[in-house]
Amino acid sequence: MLYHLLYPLHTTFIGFNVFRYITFRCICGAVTAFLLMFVLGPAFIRAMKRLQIGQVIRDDGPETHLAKQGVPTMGGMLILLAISVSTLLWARLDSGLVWLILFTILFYGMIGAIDDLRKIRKNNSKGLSARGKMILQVIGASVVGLYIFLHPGFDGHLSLPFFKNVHPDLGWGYVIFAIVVIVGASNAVNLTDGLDGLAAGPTVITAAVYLVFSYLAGHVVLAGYLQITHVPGSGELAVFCGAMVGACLGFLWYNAYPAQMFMGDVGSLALGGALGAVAIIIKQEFLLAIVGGVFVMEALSVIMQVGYFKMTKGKRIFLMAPFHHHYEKKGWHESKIVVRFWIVSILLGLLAIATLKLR
Ligand code: 57M
Repeated sequence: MLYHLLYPLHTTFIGFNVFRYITFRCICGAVTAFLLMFVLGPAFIRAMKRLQIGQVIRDDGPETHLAKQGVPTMGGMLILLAISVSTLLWARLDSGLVWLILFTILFYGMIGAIDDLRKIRKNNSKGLSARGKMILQVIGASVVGLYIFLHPGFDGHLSLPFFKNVHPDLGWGYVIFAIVVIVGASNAVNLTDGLDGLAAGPTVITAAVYLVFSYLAGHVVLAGYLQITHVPGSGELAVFCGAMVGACLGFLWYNAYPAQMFMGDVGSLALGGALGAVAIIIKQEFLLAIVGGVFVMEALSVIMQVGYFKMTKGKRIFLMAPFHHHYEKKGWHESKIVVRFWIVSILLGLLAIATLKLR
């Protein structure tokens, strides 16, 4: 919005020219989202406590979690507010991609919010049914997949990290592929969100990497030089990713061990869905499996554990799934697990950046 209001004034004062630069608006977007989270956080925590919107802890998990009973949840609402306000302020609103990504994050946030509210209202751990959640997630992802596939300038080609000249064409299958990526990313972040700071940290890193790739993909010269797919207008998604980085850092301030609030499904489903959608829009779908390796590992641990559990009628591969519970059961302190997962995530983020040259 500020671009439309202030950039035209550059003819009277040259300083307003700065609003033209995506890099400037990215930084402002990140700072705005961080400050919104940071400033509103304490009031939100107090309000949630007053409304008694606190986490219901399952009694079949690691014992250390029982102490978390009643920690204010649904902090994701504040994350979504910070990201949306900051994106609306700093991104160009004449970009269809900006509206598409805002639709995605808010639609997935709505699914999560329904789930959270049901859990809280019934005061048990049952939220939306798995089937209901999946149907809504598929509907949201279909909108993104169809928009991208039918939008002029887009097609069903994929980009593969490390291979600059390999672009398999999925045709209409691309829409299905988009659904798998977005729904998969949303659920993987949701599964990862089980320890203080565990989901927010890798989300900051993944969003930061996609900020770089969105910027590059939107820049015709740089995209050509680096031989990545040029996606006109995707630079504005870098502003959105900047807002994601800022909001998640602000959330981490309060979610760091011992957490003063959890994000809830309203946060985890939305952040994961948004990361999947950005990956689809800028045609860096497989990169998400690298930079979001922690999310992939957590989701795979659940698939393997549940599959093996059913096949063997009760045997387990891990002491408990998702993976982070395995280390808790082994006696590692929560903070140690979280920081080590962050380290893995940072290394994967660097590898993802390196794919720009290793191709
Ligand atoms: C939700 N939610 C956390 C919080 C957060 C198929 C099965 C493996 C699914 C899985 C599952 O339901 N996962 C998704 C995970 C919950 O956190 C809330 O949920 C939101 C995210 N969706 O924002 O609102 C708990 O996680 C802890 N937490 C923190 N700090 C945070 O910042 O400590 C969350 C955020 C919170 C809090 O304790 O209450 C969750 O874990 O429930 N199910 C599981 O994860 C269960 N695993 C399981 O049953 N494994 C089995 C196999 C055979 C399926 C096994 O390995 O034997 C575990 N989860 C729990 N207890 N709580 C195990 C039992």
